[in-house]
Amino acid sequence: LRVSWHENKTQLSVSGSVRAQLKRRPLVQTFTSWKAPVIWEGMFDFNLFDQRHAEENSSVALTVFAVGRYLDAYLKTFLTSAEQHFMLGLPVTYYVFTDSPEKVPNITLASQRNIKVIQVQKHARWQDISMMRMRTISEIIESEIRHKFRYVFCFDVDQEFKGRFGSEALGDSVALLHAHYYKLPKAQFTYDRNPKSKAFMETGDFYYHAAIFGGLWQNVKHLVDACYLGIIEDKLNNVEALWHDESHLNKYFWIHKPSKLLSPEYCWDQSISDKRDILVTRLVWAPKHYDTLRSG
Ligand code: 2GW
Ligand code: MN
Repeated sequence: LRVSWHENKTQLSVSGSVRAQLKRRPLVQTFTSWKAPVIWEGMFDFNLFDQRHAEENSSVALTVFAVGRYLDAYLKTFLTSAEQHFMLGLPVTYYVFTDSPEKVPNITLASQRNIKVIQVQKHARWQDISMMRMRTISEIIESEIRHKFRYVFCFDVDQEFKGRFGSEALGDSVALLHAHYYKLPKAQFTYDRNPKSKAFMETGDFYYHAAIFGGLWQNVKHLVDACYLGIIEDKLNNVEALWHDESHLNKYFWIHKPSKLLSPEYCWDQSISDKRDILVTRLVWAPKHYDTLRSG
């Protein structure tokens, strides 16, 4: 069912000119066992990606949720920094889901960039706020995104763009290496280990971070539908996966291998002291204030 955009063209450019540009970079893994590239700074000439996506009229929908206190805490920084760094030069629409549309800040947008605010309910449990994103994303892809955009990228809101996050990140099916796990042995990955959950897995390839995932809308639709189904089946069986939607996402990418991986440069936690692999921070975790944000 995996959809591939211009399969031949992609294959050609990867085995030809692009591959020639990929400088071998020591110390980090730049390809997976199934030959998907891991995007690290220094590996690519981003002009080639920009040229190709401009020629192909690529367009990108970004989804982000800002429900309850997360709106005031994070949304403005997220959007204003995205305007500085996210997919510059391509048509981008931000789909902002919130329970308080009237509180969404007014952001000045560059040309070819739009924002669409959509009201959603505020689930009582924060775990449901996070997990139910899968269903809402599926619905907006079906009703709208599929008619207007080739790619869709889904983001946590508690983060800030700091550097280029451009067309090199676009791919058929894109997953993000979790900053805290990319160097750890698999035994330490926090997959769901409860056989009663649909997210259960004994081993995997990587530990992916649910703060960013994306790809062609067809593939993202398939992903969010599969994750949502797992979440609902778990509810019927009275179980909840260890890391909620992230556990289901990891299960999905174990079965349906992503075609491109983003290095932790694309979602870095600045509190990590070993920064040797991180040549550029493109997006960073915003500080968490669990005491005020998770209470009540
Ligand atoms: C979430 C947790 C506790 C209290 C509030 C919320 C909350 C989340 C909220 O009140 N309002 C809201 O809009 N959210 C949205 O859900 C928001 O977009 C946020 O970025 C996203 C995920 O919640 P977050 O960022 O607090 O969770 P993290 O950073 O611990 O994220 C990882 O694990 C999550 C599952 O537990 C998700 O898989 C997430 O994608 C992961 O990055
Ligand atoms: Mn987050």
